[in-house]
Amino acid sequence: MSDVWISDVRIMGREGHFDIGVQGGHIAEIVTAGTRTYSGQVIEGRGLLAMPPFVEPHIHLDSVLTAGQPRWNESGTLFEGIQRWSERKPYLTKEDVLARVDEALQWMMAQGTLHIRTHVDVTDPTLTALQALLELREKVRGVIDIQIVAFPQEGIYSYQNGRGLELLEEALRLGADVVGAIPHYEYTREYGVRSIDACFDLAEKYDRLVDVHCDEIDDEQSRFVEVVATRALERGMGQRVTASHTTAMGSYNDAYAYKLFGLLRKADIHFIANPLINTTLQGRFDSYPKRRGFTRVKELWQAGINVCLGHDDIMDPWYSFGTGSMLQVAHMAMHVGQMTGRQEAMACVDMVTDRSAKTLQIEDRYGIEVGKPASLLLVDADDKWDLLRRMPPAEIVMSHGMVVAQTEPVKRRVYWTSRDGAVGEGGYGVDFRVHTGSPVSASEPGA
Ligand code: 17E
Ligand code: FE2
Repeated sequence: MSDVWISDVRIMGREGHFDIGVQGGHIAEIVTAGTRTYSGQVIEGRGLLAMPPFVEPHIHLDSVLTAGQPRWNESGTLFEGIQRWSERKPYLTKEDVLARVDEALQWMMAQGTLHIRTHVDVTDPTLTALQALLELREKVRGVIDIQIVAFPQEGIYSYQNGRGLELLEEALRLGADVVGAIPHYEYTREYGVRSIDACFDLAEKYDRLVDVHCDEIDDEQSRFVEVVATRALERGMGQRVTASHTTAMGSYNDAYAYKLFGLLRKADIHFIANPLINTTLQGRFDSYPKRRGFTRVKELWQAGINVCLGHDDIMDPWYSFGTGSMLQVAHMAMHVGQMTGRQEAMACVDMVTDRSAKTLQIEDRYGIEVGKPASLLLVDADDKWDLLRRMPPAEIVMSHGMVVAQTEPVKRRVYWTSRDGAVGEGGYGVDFRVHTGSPVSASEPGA
């Protein structure tokens, strides 16, 4: 028995049209469209594509919407970003954090993001942002799923003569879900390695996941990903460990990268690239050619390693742009990573959905399957390729059986044509799909 039905939808990755029955916030039934009579509330699917919600695996919610406060990041570097943020930090209050985050969450929800892993800077003796986000995580539970990373932005050992470690542990005691580190920012390589060890020790002690800001620099000698992978392998923690950013990997020589990939395959850790921001933060010390600031996403994917994509920032000291659209993230990755092949481009969509869910270890509650939470999007897209190309809005965003956001699709009309004959009074409806018949049809290597 279902109390809500979503009628006539296609489901991403499946053939056919379906009706989805929802009961008690969970998917109770998935049946071929039109084969059942049902009563209760019906949401007309109109043949739209049902897909699981977007998963934002890497964002800094504590700093959202602070761009320009008190000053803009004029150089565009990671380092000026950290400096500007350290100037903003003393002005944090719980109210300030909660108001900004609430606004950003609305932007994200409107565009279909319902799972989020956020980093929160814990190199702040007051832990104000952390406390605000811990409170928020509980408040929104059941609608938006938030994981909190205790992130020592100014270093574990380099912040106030080692005070970062104490604050990091306090953050875990208070309830952060994930332990972070920032080895490339520590004063020395030795501090960097020790900080990774400390991070893994804390993860084991408090039974938490690990997500390290790792090698976010163009220095080809920044080689902390090998340390993270080795610790994960030796401690048998691979699936619980993520390396974020890893932009230096884009500068490694191919001989070293070859060796590294052997380790990465064995270590079985997750990777997160942030194409919107790292293409702008990196390459800032290059003249020409300028590097792309992008880790080896295509190669990681080809090697069968789990890699996904995040935003990192929305309007903060590191990136003054962004609206929280995960499709923009995937679109940028497809370009910068040159993943324009048919399967490659579609994999970019997986990197903001299924693959990020795997990174967050939430697969038990993610996906359009009977028994899982009824959390899904209805979009007007033919398939993943079409979704990435046209970036249509999520017309319906459902979380646990509740419609939490809705977007009216845009209607465009053109009243002119180069072809003979007048255009009808209503003009041509343009949706950027190809409607013109062609004598040659494209081969379809899977959608
Ligand atoms: N902090 C950092 O170390 N790196 C980043 N990309 C951001 C914050 C956004
Ligand atoms: Fe980050």
